[in-house]
Amino acid sequence: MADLVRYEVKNGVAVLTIDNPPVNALAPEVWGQIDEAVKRGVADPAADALVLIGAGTTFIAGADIKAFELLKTPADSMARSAGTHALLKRMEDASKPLVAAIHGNALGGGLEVAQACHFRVATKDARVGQPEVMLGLIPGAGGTQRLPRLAGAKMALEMCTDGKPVPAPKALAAGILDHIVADDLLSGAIAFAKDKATKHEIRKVREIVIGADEVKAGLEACAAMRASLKKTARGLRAPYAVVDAIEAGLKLPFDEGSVRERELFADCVASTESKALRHLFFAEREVAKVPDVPKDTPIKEIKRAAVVGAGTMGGGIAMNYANAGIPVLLKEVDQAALDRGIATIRRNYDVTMSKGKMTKEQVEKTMALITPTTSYDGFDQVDIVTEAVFENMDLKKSTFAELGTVTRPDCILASNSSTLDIDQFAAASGRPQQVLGHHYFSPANVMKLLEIVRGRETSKEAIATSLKLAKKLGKVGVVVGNCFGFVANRMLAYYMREAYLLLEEGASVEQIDRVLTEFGLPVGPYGMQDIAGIDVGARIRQYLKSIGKSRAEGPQSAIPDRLYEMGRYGQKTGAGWYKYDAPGSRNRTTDPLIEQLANEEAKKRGIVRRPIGDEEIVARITTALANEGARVLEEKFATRPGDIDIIYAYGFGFPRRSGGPMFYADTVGLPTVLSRVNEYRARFGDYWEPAPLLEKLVKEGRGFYS
Ligand code: T1G
Repeated sequence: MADLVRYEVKNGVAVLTIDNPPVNALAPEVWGQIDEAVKRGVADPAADALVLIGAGTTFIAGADIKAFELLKTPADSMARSAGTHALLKRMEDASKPLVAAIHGNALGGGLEVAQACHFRVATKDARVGQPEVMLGLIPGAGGTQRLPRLAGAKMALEMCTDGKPVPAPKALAAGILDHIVADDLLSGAIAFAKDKATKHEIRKVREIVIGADEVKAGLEACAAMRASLKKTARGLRAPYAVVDAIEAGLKLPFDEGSVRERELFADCVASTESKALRHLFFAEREVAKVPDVPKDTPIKEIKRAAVVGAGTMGGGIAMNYANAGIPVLLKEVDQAALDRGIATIRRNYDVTMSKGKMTKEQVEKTMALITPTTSYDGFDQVDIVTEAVFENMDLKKSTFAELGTVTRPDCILASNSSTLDIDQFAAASGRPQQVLGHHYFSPANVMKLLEIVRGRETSKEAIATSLKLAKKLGKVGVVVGNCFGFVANRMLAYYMREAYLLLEEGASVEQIDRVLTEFGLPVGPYGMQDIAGIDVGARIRQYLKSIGKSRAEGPQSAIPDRLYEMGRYGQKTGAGWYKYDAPGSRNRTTDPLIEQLANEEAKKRGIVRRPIGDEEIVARITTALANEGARVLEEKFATRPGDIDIIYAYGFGFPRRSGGPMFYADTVGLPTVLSRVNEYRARFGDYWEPAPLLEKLVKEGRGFYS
């Protein structure tokens, strides 16, 4: 067995070094070796105390998430956690001071191991946290029982329900840490441990008594947290289970509270919610791995950038660069348009400042990195240009032709097009290997997804550079192929087709939006269109018509174009699928006009409108996404189903607890998905043709992930 926990005695202290790269995750063998090493240290006459430390860049980043796949039933989990809890108590019962020395991250099981130590010291830039809820779990190694004893129930509730890491200075103030080591962590920890040994000081966290007042305050904090989770939990079960476990710890003795924690953990780990969130955790790390772009592909350093077009998207993109500390030129055709763009950026930063997320100085410093211009002066100094002009082929081609002459040959030329053929821009630029798509999602300075569209001749260096840049800009970059609408909008067209047809067949925009927000989407298709602008979709349809194409096979509802002709673009015009108090207002009301239009269009298409159940709405929409997703995969415009799930989770807020449209399809079962496609084909028409990959997987008894 690999030596995952090294043992040595330094200066009379046993040093136990956990070495399980890359993040010292607590794989089952690591737990075992920690147990052995602690026993050895306690028995070692040469050691007065013990220090537990992580090798490499971090302490322990948690339990090995992969190992949870082995816990098929709650009973499996209860058996496993009984061992873990007993091991942690043995550590806590060590007869010599046991000190956790933390650098990098102490997360999840990592912080729980540290809490079972008698003392915790850390570097000042270390972070500690209980992020289990992000995986649909709760702390399952005593964290819901020990953390309230260390930091109080309120702090424990916050840490375990929002899952965010806490910086060391704050953790020290909260009582989670006992000391911040100024210089070398190991020698600081050894000195700290020796001091405790000299003073015969041992502190068992489980024996910390929570006073009656604290219990009362803690139970009130639990009630308050349950109330606020109604707004923030977004249908997730795990945050509520955290409150249940911490509450049990306030009401019951340690051992009984621990049993309650283990039971709640066991339910969570076997849940679809947790499986979906664990899937997305690894899928998000997989998207960065592009099969034919090896890890050692040269990467271009992006020190200076430029954006062409200061509209809503261009302005947001420029903010991304400035927020990452990269100076950026922002070009517009004329001063008036430029002033509008800069004013929007200034307004966005003012909003951020008003929320206390940036200071005035920070805003001014960031804004100073954005240089507005109406010329290409300075474009020969930048490493990347992102074009964000109007979604029109001719305009984009002429822009790329210009960029091909005003920028350096090694400059990367990216387009923020959301649908158009990247290869045509590449040809126009005269250096196709430098051209690719950087498709941001609105609002570009907020949405985390960056669809990186690979053209026929895009270089591997441009791809690798884009993936690294995405991380620097705080985005999740996903590499996709160059088909119409790429992956995100290509599949969205089928989502919208079904949304429109369900309206014509009898559902209402309110019902469809309600059902899909209850399903977990942040906004329904009609609310989303009113935010993005009905005119945007209309112009894309006009362009498609001009090249004899449509966005999705099957009947196209005329209603969105009729709204466009009426000048109803959504929130920005005060009316769209809903009526709004005023242009720009978000307060919406139902507009009977929509029902009238639906009746008229249904009549034109000979449809007798009928009551439509909520389940049919979810089934039609998710089936359309899964079927088109299968086509995207078989045509190799996406590398893995996980890439599609990440695109939908970060691009459209597809509910993370469902794992994304492809994982969700597996949860429903592909045989069911296929039978729905065939049922809809029989009921509605041949445009519901099953994707060959879907049929193949069902025939082989497989899923997208099996
Ligand atoms: N288990 C297994 N693999 C892990 C892992 C983990 N806990 N954490 C990271 N990895 C892998 C990851 O897949 C990637 O692999 C590589 O390590 C580098 O990660 C009992 C129930 C620590 C902040 O939720 O948040 O403890 O792609 O790319 O950006 O109560 O990793 O290279 O093959 O993310 O520097 C709780 C999860 C677990 C923390 C580092 N812990 N990890 O970020 O690197 S549940 C977490 C992170 C638990 C107990 C419970 C981040 C990081 P590959 P990376 P990074």
